[in-house]
Amino acid sequence: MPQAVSPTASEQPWWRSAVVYQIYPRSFADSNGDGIGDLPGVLAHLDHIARLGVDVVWLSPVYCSPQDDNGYDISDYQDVDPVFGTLDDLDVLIRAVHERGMRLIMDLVVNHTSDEHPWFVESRRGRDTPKADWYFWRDARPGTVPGEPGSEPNNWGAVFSGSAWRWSPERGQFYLHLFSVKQPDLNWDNPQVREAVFAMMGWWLDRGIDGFRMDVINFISKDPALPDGSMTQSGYGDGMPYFAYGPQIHAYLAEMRKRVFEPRPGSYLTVGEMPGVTPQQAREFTSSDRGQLAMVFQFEHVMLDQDGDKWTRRRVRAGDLRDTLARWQDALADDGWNSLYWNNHDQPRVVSRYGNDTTYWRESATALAAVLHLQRGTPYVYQGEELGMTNLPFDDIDNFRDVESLNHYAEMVGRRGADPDAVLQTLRHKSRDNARTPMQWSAEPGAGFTSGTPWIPVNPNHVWLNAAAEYDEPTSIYNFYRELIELRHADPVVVDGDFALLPAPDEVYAFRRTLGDRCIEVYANLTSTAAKLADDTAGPEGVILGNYPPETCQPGLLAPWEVRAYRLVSASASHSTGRPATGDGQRIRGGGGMISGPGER
Ligand code: TEU
Ligand code: CA
Repeated sequence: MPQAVSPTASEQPWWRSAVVYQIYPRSFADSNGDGIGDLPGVLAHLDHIARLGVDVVWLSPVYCSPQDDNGYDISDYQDVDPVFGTLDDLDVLIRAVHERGMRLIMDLVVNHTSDEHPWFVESRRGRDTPKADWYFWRDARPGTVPGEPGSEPNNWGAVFSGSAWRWSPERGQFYLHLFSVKQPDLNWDNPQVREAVFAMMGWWLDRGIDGFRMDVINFISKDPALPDGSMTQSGYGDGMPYFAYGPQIHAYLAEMRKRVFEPRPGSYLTVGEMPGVTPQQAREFTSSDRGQLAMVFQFEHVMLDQDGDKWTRRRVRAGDLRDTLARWQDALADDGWNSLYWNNHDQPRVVSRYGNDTTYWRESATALAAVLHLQRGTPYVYQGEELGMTNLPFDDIDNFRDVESLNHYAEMVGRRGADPDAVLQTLRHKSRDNARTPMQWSAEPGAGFTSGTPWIPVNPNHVWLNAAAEYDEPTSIYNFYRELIELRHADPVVVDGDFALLPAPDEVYAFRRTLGDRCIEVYANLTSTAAKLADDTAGPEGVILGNYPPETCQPGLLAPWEVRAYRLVSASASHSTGRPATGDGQRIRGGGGMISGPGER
């Protein structure tokens, strides 16, 4: 097979070499003491982000919203919610981001609106209003009492517990809500809906933003028959086969490209959040031929610790994690592009989830960071991840705020009589609130996040785990992230290099990246016990990035959560066995610190 010639850096879209930082504004920084993060708070902390070296800021929703789902329920797409500030604050922020040489993308939540959006308020009014068909309205199931349980048009369950249908007495019909009852699904099959969404997107691009993160964008096309799904342990049917990759999904994204992006001069970052997306589908969505999306967020590696639904836990072995990550690297090797992430506002903290947040807190946070960032794709850093923030030891249901967590608790304990402690324990591991505790800026009360009462508890570990403590500590997690990001920007092999898995024991994720005669190899022990490698595997020589001091670095052995990245002089010098041989490596930076990196020129 002929080798495809990889395009030179200048022909690549800019986002291929970018690193993205996600801000969840509610939990980032509060400027006015009301306990809720806001836009002036973001502005005040922009240098924290700029110093990390990232290229793009992704801002989770700040639009007008009743905040049922913390802003993912939008009642006005073209204004800022007063809790976060004003449109002027946002314009100032966009300018400040650009001044620092970064770009800004916004969240696009258009699978659904808030039930308080004027579109829905009008639609609900009756079957004769101009917007009657903007949402999914259906009659009760024939032969049932309309509005009573069991009269729903189909058996689908909502992501946030209960039925996916809500009865509207006003209209005498049910509406579909795949998420909370306050998030009715928009009917994309109606061309007026698409028109309105595309116009709104254009308005934002013309205001100066650089792209969108598209919320559950693979859910926008539904099988019009809305058939019953097969039953799940929740007691409801699974509608995913009928809405997660619907018949018009490619048509709608192609139309979006044509109507929104093509007519504009910019080059935009578009990332589609796609629960349930397969590698094959991801390739279709991101192939350069179709050009529908720059990349997608897939979910396989964040579903490894669940069995059936997200609340049923399953043990994850290091080998499972490695296999999943490597499979996605391979699947998008020739065409398409990967996003790379451990965390976001929906996921528990990775150091608590797949790492070790006690004995090997720093080691596991840095090892996980290194394997993620040295893969091929665009890495995302979620606020606090760069500090190694952990899950919160929630011990009371009153400390949770997330609609998904609260609904799940009410469903299990209230309706199904489950043991409250058992449910609390699953929430402790999997609740989205683990990601939403305030950003830990300092050891002060309120963690430097707020001078008031935070809307959700601050993690007690902020007294030692905080940004202020990490800035000047050379071996800190924050500084390790800086080095990783710098390495990506300095060395094209990290951006464009081919990926190949290297043979290693199951506990170890080992891979090689190759671009022409440039080559790096990464060895990471993803467990809390030492892992043996082949006897002649290299020691400290040639290590360009590691998370243990060079003097403890042993040939043939990785300490718990140890990661080492080697640079090989040339690809041909590396061994086909996949073992980096002592002497092959070209050391680009003298030891000294615990972390060696690409910094020296
Ligand atoms: O999430 C979509 C989604 O399906 C999941 O990530 C979900 O939050 C999780 O699996 C629940 O177990 C997006 C947003 O990221 C999330 O914050 C919103 O709540 C949701 O859409 C609705 O807009
Ligand atoms: Ca505030």
